[in-house]
Amino acid sequence: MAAFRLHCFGQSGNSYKPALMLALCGADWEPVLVDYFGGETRQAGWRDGLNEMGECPVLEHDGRTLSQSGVILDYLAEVLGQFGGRDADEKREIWRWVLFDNHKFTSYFATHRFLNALAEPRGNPDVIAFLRARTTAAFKVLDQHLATRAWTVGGRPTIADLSMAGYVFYPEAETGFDLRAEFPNIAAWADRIAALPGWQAPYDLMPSQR
Ligand SMILES: N[C@@H](CCC(=O)N[C@@H](CS)C(=O)NCC(=O)O)C(=O)O
Repeated sequence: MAAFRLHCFGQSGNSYKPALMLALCGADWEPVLVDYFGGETRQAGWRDGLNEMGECPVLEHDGRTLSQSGVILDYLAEVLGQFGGRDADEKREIWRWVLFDNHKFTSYFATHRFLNALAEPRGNPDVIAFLRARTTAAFKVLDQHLATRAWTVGGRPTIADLSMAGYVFYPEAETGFDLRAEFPNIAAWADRIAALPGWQAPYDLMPSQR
């Protein structure tokens, strides 16, 4: 069995965040496919055994069972010694962006994508329009931040970048956003992440059923 086991599924950008971290670090890890669309995360057994919050990703390592991608990334930075903050100030700055990501950046972008392309039936057009506007506002913040720097914090790639990269590599047909046209600094930043040794796209890194 691999040292790190990541419960995930291909469509889950929240799972892609730690999957990408593990891949970039060359860690000994394996994905464990979760049948999200079949309702596995809603089953009592899954919630009791893995995550009472009913969410992917879940990481198993060294007797620990961890959830919340931000916590998992922070844990991996500590145990793998890569992509973390160099001092307390940098670590705080990283957390500031991870929290922004979880509250505004990933959450609106991912929910917009889900209602736009994955939900059956598709989402209400008014709700999708609302989410599109909220996503755009959050993306403008990062795009402006990246206008004068290559990476979000500290002049090098950190878990803050990996957190916000969760959904940017999914196809435009799913996300409904042409990042290159709308947010050029984010697109260039995504290109820099994709150029890191070990990078793979979400559907190549994680298994999926659909
Ligand atoms: N803040 C959480 C969000 C996790 C999350 O929403 N995961 C989705 C899959 S991408 C999920 O499992 N959702 C199930 C649900 O909301 O019921 C994290 O970053 O891990």
